[in-house]
Amino acid sequence: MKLYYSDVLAPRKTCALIKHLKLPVEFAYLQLDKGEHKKPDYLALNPNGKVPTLVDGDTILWEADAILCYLAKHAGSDLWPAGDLQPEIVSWFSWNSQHFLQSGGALYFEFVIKERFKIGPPDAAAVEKAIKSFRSQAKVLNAHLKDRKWLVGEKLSVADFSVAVTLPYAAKAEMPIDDFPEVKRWHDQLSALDGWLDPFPQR
Ligand SMILES: N[C@@H](CCC(=O)N[C@@H](CS)C(=O)NCC(=O)O)C(=O)O
Repeated sequence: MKLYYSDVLAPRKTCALIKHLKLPVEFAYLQLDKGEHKKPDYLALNPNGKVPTLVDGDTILWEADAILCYLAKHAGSDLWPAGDLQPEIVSWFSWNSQHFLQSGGALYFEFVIKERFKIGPPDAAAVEKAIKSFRSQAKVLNAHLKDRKWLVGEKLSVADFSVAVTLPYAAKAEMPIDDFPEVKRWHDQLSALDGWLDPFPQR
C-alpha cells in the first residue's frame, strides 16, 4: 500500500490513522508548492490533483474519509465497525465536510496556510465569519459528546479521526475550542493517541 500525501489537512487524518494502527504503508510525499500533485503521473491516479491518494494493488482511492475506512477495514481493526454504526459514521463524515470542516478549514487557511505559503495576513472578515460558523457547529458537537466518550457507539472510530482533523490547529488558528468543554475533552483524548499530534512520517 502506498499513500501519496503532503503535510496538510486532508492527508493528516490518514497519516494519523496509519501511525495509530502502525500500518506498513509506503509514503510518497508531494511538494504542493512545486505542483507535484498536478503532474500527469499523479493526475492519472487522482484526477482532482489533490492529496491524499491511496494505492493498493489495483485499488486507487481518493478522499481522505474513504481512505480511513479502507485502512481501518484492511488492518482488521474495529475503527470502521460493521452494521448500523456505519451510516452514523457516514453522517458525521457528511456533516464534517459540509459544515465543521468548512469553518475549521477556513480558520486553518487564514492562520496556518497563509503564513506557511506566504500569501498574506489573515482576512479579518473571513475570520469573523468562520468563527461564527465554528461556534454554531461546535455547539452541536458539544451537545452530542455529552455523556459519550467518542462520536459513534462506545469506541473510537474513523468518525473521530475525520471530524477532529482541524482541532490540532485550534490554538494557532484561533478556534474557540475552550468554550466547548466536551469538544475539548474529546480532542484531549485523541491527543493522547500515538500519532494524533505528530501524524506525518519522517522524510
Ligand atoms: N475532499 C478531499 C480534499 C482534498 C484536498 O482538498 N486536499 C488539499 C490539501 S488539504 C489539496 O490537495 N490541495 C492542493 C490543491 O488543491 O491544489 C479529501 O478529503 O481528501
